[in-house]
Amino acid sequence: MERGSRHGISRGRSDAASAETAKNRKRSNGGSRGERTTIMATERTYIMLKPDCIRRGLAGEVIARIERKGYRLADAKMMTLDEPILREHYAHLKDEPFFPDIVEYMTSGPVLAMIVEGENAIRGMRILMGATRFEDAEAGTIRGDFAASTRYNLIHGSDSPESAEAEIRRFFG
Ligand code: IDP
Ligand code: MG
Repeated sequence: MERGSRHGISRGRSDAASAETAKNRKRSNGGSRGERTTIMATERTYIMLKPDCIRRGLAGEVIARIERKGYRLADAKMMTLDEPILREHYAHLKDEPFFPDIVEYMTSGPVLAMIVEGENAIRGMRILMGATRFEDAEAGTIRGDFAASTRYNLIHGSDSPESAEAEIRRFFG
């Protein structure tokens, strides 16, 4: 299930936008009469290549996809995570029966923590990553192409501007 938010994308705006906003507004494919618009915004999102991605030697492939999309690596570092930071990062899942398995997986090897920057990068990275559930992740997405398991998917990406801000602070201080 794709649970990413639709922040940063606005449809059906009809208000008189300021000159500055209008400059940044681009008509989307969906609206020949301009009834649908997309607000272009440079965003930073927190992306993490999970232990299987590093173990399987797929970091280069995944980063290449991110860069080919037009996003830029603003920062990156290898990290080994511990349970306390995972309890924070995955607080929304702490009562799930599979939470101990997530901790086991995410502490099983190093991760590559990254800040990725670009136009609408938060939503855009969620699209590039594919759906959370492996059976829903479409071919052509990172999860769809490289993972046959929900738990052992290869990549994390922030799901909203609020998450991106909190996660960048959590992992990059
Ligand atoms: P997301 O990674 O697409 O944002 P979340 O719901 O935030 O999805 O879940 C975080 C991570 O927890 C997933 O990437 C996956 O590794 C693991 N996870 C989520 N749901 C399940 C599940 O039903 N079974 C096993 N692992 C899960
Ligand atoms: Mg998530």
